[in-house]
Amino acid sequence: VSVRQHVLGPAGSAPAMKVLNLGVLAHVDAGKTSLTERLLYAGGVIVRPGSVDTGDTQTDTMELERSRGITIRSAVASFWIDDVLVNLIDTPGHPDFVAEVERVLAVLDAAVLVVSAVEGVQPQTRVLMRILRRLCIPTLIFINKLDRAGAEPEEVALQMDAELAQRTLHWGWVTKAGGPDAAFHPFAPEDPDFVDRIHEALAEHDEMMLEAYVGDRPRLTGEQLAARLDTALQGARIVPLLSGSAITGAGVDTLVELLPRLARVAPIADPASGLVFKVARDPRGTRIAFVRMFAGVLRVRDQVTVEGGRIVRPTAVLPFGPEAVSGEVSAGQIAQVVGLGDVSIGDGVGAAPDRPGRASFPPPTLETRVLPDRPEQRGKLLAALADLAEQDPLINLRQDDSRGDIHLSLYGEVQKEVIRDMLAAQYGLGVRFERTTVLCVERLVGNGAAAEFLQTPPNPFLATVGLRVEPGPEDSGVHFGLEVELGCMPLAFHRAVEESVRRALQQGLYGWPVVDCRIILTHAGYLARQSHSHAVFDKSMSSTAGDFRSLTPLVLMAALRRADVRVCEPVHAFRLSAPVSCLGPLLSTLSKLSAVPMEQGQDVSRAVIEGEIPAAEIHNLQQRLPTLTGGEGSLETVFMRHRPVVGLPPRRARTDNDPTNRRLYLSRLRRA
Ligand SMILES: Nc1nc2c(ncn2[C@@H]2O[C@H](COP(=O)(O)OP(=O)(O)OP(=O)(O)O)[C@@H](O)[C@H]2O)c(=O)[nH]1
Ligand SMILES: [Mg+2]
Repeated sequence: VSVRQHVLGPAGSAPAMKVLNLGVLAHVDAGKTSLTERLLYAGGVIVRPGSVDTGDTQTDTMELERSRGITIRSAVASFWIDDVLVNLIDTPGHPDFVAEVERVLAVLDAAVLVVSAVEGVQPQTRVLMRILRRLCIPTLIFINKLDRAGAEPEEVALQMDAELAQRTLHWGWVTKAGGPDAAFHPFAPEDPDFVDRIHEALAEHDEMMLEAYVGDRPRLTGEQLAARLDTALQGARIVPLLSGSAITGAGVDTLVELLPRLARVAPIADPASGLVFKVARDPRGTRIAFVRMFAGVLRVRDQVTVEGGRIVRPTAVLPFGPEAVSGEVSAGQIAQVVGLGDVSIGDGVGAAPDRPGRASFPPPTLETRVLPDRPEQRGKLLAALADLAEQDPLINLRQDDSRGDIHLSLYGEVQKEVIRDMLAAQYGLGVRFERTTVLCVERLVGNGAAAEFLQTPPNPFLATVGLRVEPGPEDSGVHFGLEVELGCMPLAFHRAVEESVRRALQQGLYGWPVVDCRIILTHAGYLARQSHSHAVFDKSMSSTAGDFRSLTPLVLMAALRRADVRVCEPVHAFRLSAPVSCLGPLLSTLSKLSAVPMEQGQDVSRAVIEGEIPAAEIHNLQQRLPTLTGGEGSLETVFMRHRPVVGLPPRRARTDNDPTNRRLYLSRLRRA
């Protein structure tokens, strides 16, 4: 976690400033942190660029990041370009930490997507491109590592053209690629070929430009064209493509010149509205919320409403920026804020920001059981993990109260190692992880319905609940609906039903979460509080929310059984690159691991295989790779989809009272 402020100096707070919150995104090792460092150097924030290889960069500040040479948490560093404050947000590229990228996406004005000129487009690059496009985030492509042997910027540029369906606008040309003198030369704004291509790119989206382009209208002046281009860049309709090197600095000046064209002024007059995108603790344990403001101003000691309607007063507000004044943060800026109570990542601050809250990346697909080396440290371990879960909500701490087991969701083995190292370094806790297992999901096959009625055996509860379940499209989530009048019973009972439906769906018929479905309440009934003939409230004659909570899981499981569910396992897209000579044994191993190669290409020495592999086998493949390829193979994978399991569906040990077994369930409830 980087809690960093660059040289704070006194300066009046400008009424409205131009800010560019710029995410640096890429596949692992593409050079994001190095490029961030180079930009800070170009922006005059540091006198010499640090290096990830010696562990002295501005954004990789965690001990673990420095020792491992990878970014784990996103970090903010700021500099000015003329009158624009640029907040660079360096993100991790390793797919195990993709959740960090997810949190950052919601606060970006623009992104630099870094691609290596040597390794080219990777599965993770494609994932990022898809998401940037879907969220309509203005993007620049920076083809990095121009100085490295084997750099093929033209080849990679063509790959990007194909991936981005020709929305790219090549911004210059390269000389001496593959050596320390590699350079990037931007086209001159008046270069007729360049002007032509800008017209062409703009004409794609703009009728008027199209007419100008095909020639029946006078062409725009240079200034008019630049203004149109800026609008198209800000609207994410055109993606400029540059090349360079984060190490030699080639291309970086051009990037710096281009960035201000993406900045816009945020509405400062509106009521304060922000979003928490990162939570950290300072060395003394004080909670710090990283807030991006979308509108208005947030001041220290001002009252502000946070998620859940609580009213708080920030005790410290520290905006990012080389000359930032502490005490207030205004629209467009990012600040570290103390005193917001226990806000979480994704919470709104002030008026709710008008942002889609939809998740972009898939949730983790792996799970593991954590055990403290010393059993008596279980409580301490739980507290430490809860602490980590606050910074990384997707690790989704799952506890089995009956057996005391602690489970964590994971994206991969590297994340697991990082969590182990953090527990040791920050909390002095030694832990063991059990073998990682895959997190499957359950999908409905058809519709199903079930109901149990009040005072009708075998229903032991004073409640009527009828539910119908229907499968929904992939990624549509869980929706709860009513087919009874809302007024047919007290709101508290409705709430009890919906809450227990949602909780029970976490462990379906086979113990896995049930996803993408609609649950409809079809029958509801209760016994009103008996008070006229009885002096006191008689629980045996009046329904309580507890009756609904107890009955709902039984009805839901019956409905699920009628609908039938299919257990689906996570499958990843993979890209494997290895020497051609290893191809035979590799392909046979892939088939043993149920991987499906779909595309294959090779040049003289190296082969590239792309396809699908079950998440359960990735670790296996990863471990065999060095032997299979003489240490020359590299494997990239990203989650792609859930596919139905072939053969016997795997079960997950339940941590609830098991509503799939009525007798056991009722006896456990009675005992509780
Ligand atoms: N030759 C050369 N090496 C580079 C360049 N950019 C980065 N590197 C090297 O590539 C390696 C990875 O660089 P990082 O900046 O850590 O990459 P990253 O994208 O931040 O990596 P993660 O945060 O772990 O995803 C380091 O060894 C860098 O020195 C470049 O332009 N040229
Ligand atoms: Mg990095």
